[in-house]
Amino acid sequence: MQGRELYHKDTPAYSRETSRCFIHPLDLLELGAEEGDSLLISTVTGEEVFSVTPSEDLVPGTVFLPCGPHANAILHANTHGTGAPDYKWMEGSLALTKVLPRSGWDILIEQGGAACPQVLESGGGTGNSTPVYDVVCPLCGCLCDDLVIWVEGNTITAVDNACAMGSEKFLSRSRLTTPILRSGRSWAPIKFHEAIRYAAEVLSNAERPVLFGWSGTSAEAQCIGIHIAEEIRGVIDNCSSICHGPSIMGIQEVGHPGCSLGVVKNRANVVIYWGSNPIESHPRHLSRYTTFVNGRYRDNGHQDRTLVVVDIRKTDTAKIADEFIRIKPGGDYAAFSALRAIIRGHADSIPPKVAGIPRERLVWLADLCKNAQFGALFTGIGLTQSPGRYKNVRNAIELVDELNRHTKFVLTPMRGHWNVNGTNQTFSYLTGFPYGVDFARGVPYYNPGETTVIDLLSRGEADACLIIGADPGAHLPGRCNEHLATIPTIVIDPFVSLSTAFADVHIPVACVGIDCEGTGYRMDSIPIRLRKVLDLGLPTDEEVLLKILHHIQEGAKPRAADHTEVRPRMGAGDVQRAS
Ligand SMILES: Nc1nc2c(c(=O)[nH]1)N[C@H]1C(S)=C(S)[C@@H](COP(=O)(O)OP(=O)(O)OC[C@H]3O[C@@H](n4cnc5c(=O)[nH]c(N)nc54)[C@H](O)[C@@H]3O)O[C@H]1N2
Ligand SMILES: Nc1nc2c(c(=O)[nH]1)N[C@H]1C(S)=C(S)[C@@H](COP(=O)(O)OP(=O)(O)OC[C@H]3O[C@@H](n4cnc5c(=O)[nH]c(N)nc54)[C@H](O)[C@@H]3O)O[C@H]1N2
Ligand code: SF4
Ligand SMILES: [Mo]
Repeated sequence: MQGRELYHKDTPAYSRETSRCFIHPLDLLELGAEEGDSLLISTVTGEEVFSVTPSEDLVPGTVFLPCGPHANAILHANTHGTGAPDYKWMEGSLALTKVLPRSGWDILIEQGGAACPQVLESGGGTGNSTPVYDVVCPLCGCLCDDLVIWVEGNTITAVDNACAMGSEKFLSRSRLTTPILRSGRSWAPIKFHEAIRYAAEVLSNAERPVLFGWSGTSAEAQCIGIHIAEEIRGVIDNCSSICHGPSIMGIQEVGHPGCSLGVVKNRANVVIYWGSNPIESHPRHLSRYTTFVNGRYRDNGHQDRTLVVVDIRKTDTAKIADEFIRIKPGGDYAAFSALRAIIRGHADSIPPKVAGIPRERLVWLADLCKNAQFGALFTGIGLTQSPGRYKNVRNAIELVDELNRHTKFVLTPMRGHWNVNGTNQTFSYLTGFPYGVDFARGVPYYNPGETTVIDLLSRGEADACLIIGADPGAHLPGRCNEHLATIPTIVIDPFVSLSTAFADVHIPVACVGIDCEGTGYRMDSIPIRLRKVLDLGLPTDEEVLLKILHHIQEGAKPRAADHTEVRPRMGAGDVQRAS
């Protein structure tokens, strides 16, 4: 599972997961291939070798590629004016090959990156660990707050209550402790103050700097980042643009009928996951908030609720659902329109099949929703990254609007990172826009498809990049990484990430929720304070960013008369000014 290896991206295990391709046995028969064979997948963008895993969950003719550098090496960077590429939609051809898949890092080296730096492994425990209770998990948008972390000295030895994905973040040993400077294709250690000064100079000297990421760091650090962007007249974008940005665009058009996850837990008797596979992507969502958990008005957990999954594949979530409805890739807009028409009483005008779904199934689903006591629709990136994008989400919201004439229904996007929702809160609070904010004119300007990271990198427009709390090396189309390799790039990350390959300087920091505190916003916009369970003596994101900001301000020549020193409005409280 790729998710379990997210905090071990420098290991062969991660590359093994991201170089798999899932394919139907009938297609394998036609190709004469079997499990473990190598397949060369070719698209208009390029070709990459993957290792075969047979899967009957797919429809013949479609191949499923896990998220990672292998899939992204052959994905084009066109976002169709939305900021989000076609992560869920690539056309290509397959051929058997004898060549074995490459490692993720080999792909990055070909894209212009440097070799993986060495990480000092910290020691294991001796059996005298002490527990820390009620710890919040800094991984996905569920922000589970019931973890028990076992600590011994400066090492985490065990994690209770978290899913495997969350546990692995706490247990990861891929941490850097000293800043490193790239020299040629290798690395040299440097001091923190040198690295910070270097970062400030790079950003000050750039014409079109881009500050990207932010969903892996605290709301306080995000606020300082926005002030840096304003000071250098740069672009600041967060992971939403490549993720649920289209959901936000849909919400901007027609509003958001949402509620807290606690309300869903207490009231919902119909739960739908549409284009979302939480068993793999938000593993505790069903057991904590929606399905298996008892609620105030739902005494019998699962038995009181009907769980429906709409997906193009029979996912692990679909396998445990009461009903699985298979939809054709890209068919969501049509299916939402059909459901709206049925609810309006026009079932007769619906063709026998819509997007591969028989009319009777749509009528059944419309009835289930209309007769729900309380319904909750959870939408995933199967909607935002497939054809239709924000229009899919808009149509889903309009369906929910329609249902609210009959009953109570809500919609929640399945936000990915633990604080990606926070990026939208802080960006909107300080600039008026949720992501892709361009300060080139001195005032905030926002235009997805123009001021969003994939577009800025693939057009070759950015001339310096700060990456914090994101890993473009693993997650952006190859074309973007090729550009990153040609411009000065600063990475601020507690862990070695694939983006380290493109860094001129990598500044390691304390990890929010592990060795420092910080605020995160759960997927339902509830702010939760993350705890500190270790002290590794590393500076926090807030401290590093604030020093960068102050260096920039000190070096800045007085601009127009309107120039005043930027004072962060949040998160700058007790941090000393750099000398
Ligand atoms: N294991 C793991 N978990 C993660 C992450 C990770 O990298 N690994 N990343 C986190 C992040 S950032 C995010 S945003 C979330 C994403 O979490 P999810 O929203 O669950 O995202 P995916 O599993 O990528 O895609 C959801 C489903 O969309 C389906 N799909 C593809 N095309 C279509 C289509 O046209 N229509 C419909 N209806 N469905 C389609 C796919 O088959 C897939 O099952 O996961 C978070 N959790
Ligand atoms: N092929 C394909 N590609 C995809 C997708 C897909 O479905 N398919 N999904 C897309 C989506 S939805 C998204 S959101 C992106 C994934 O988005 P990314 O943001 O690239 O995801 P991660 O790899 O989780 O990166 C988070 C980074 O934050 C760092 N980090 C963790 N804690 C801290 C902290 O406290 N401080 C700092 N400074 N850093 C920290 C981690 O070490 C890691 O490097 O990928 C996109 N790419
Ligand atoms: S479901 Fe998400 S927040 Fe909860 S333990 Fe797993 S990764 Fe962490
Ligand atoms: Mo995401």
